[in-house]
Amino acid sequence: MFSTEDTIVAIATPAGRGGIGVVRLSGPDAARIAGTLTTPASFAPRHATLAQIHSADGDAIDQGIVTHFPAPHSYTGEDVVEVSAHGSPVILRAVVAAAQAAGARLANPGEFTLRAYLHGRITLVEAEAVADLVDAVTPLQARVAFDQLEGTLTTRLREIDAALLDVIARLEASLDFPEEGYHFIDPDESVREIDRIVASIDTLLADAARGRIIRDGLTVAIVGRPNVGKSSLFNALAGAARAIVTDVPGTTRDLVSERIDIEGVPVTLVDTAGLRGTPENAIEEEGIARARIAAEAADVVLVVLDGSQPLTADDRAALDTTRAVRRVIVASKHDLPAAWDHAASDALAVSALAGDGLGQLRAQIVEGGGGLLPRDRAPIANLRHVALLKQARAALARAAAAARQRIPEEFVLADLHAARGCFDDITGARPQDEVLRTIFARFCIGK
Ligand SMILES: Nc1nc2c(ncn2[C@@H]2O[C@H](COP(=O)(O)OP(=O)(O)OP(=O)(O)O)[C@@H](O)[C@H]2O)c(=O)[nH]1
Ligand SMILES: [Mg+2]
Repeated sequence: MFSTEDTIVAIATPAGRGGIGVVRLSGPDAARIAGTLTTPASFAPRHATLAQIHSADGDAIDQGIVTHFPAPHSYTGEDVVEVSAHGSPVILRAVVAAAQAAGARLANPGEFTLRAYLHGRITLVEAEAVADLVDAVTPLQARVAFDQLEGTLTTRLREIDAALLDVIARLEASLDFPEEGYHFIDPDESVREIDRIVASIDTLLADAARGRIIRDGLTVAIVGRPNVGKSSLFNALAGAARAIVTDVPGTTRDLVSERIDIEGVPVTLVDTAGLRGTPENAIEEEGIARARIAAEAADVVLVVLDGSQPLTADDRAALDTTRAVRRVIVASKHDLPAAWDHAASDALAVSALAGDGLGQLRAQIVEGGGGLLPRDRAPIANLRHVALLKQARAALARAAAAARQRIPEEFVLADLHAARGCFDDITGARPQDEVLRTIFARFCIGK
């Protein structure tokens, strides 16, 4: 279904103008097609060759650098030619058109990386890491994706898979030579081995929540009654006066959002209209409805209470409606005298004006999800991987239970093989078209 017989072409650099722009060709005809576009028409392998670039009509349109990476030592494992021209969309499109006229096909999103995977240059886990690395917006996200690309996760998965294969091989040997009356692995030992594998999977899964937060980020909604200082807090966290702040209750009407980086975690911070039981007009009423939707959709809610004013019925209502979600209760305006006991109410005292408590608030928002990570413990960040690991764990737990109850080896083996199948699906050792299509659809063209 996935053909690698033709030669594909695409602009590999971002849309728009730049100092240089790169057109990439990959496939059996890459060198020949590139030769029709340039003078000189052939290139020494892995050398930067200065060349004149022609359009499909043969007109000289630019001068650039051509690099030929012969198969299999290239990104895709095929013959690859990269043409670096000046970064003008007009020129780059003309180069692509000329390549198409000479027989290349326009690449689909992610097709270069797909070919790298199909030619065994990278595992599926590493291909997914390429997409994450390109998409990363914080340095920590890039780090986690790069570690995955470097194969840290693949190595950990391979170690677990090798241990699993060892148990399978010994159980199968016991089955194949029953007349010897000799067990290549005794039942207690197989239980111990399987339990050990389950424990390593648990270690991986324990880091997964953190990996997910780093990869996908958090949406954080700021809610509370009018005038408690939500917009001021929003601006303080965003480090910019994005939202309007006034002493008039009901200032914020629409949702205002900003992407910020908290300890490496990408956070979408959302400021909302003050919640009150008696809105002044239809505009405020609509604002409050939107605030409630934002609070429901958020991963974390900051419930802001004015620390310098006695609590009101609207404050209590805000606390009530957010009881079931992950929340941080904030006592605002800490620079003013406290009107109630913040600590006793589990509220974090913060002053948007003076900046007190903001560091603690940031830490509570990401809840240990950010900060430094040990390099050898690249967390799994990908939901697909987490789901398959959980599936493998369930199969292993069944196998261990069967072995404990001395149920015949065949049954234990069936579950062990099921667990191995999950590992194969993660690394892509057993590719399924549907899975590949979904994964590579996320890429942009030229990757
Ligand atoms: N002293 C002090 N005043 C603050 C602080 N934060 C906000 N205020 C004041 O409280 C008033 C309301 O602030 P906003 O940030 O607009 O409050 P809000 O919760 O967004 O209000 P609405 O948008 O109307 O719901 C303004 O006069 C702010 O200057 C603070 O940390 N210290
Ligand atoms: Mg506001």
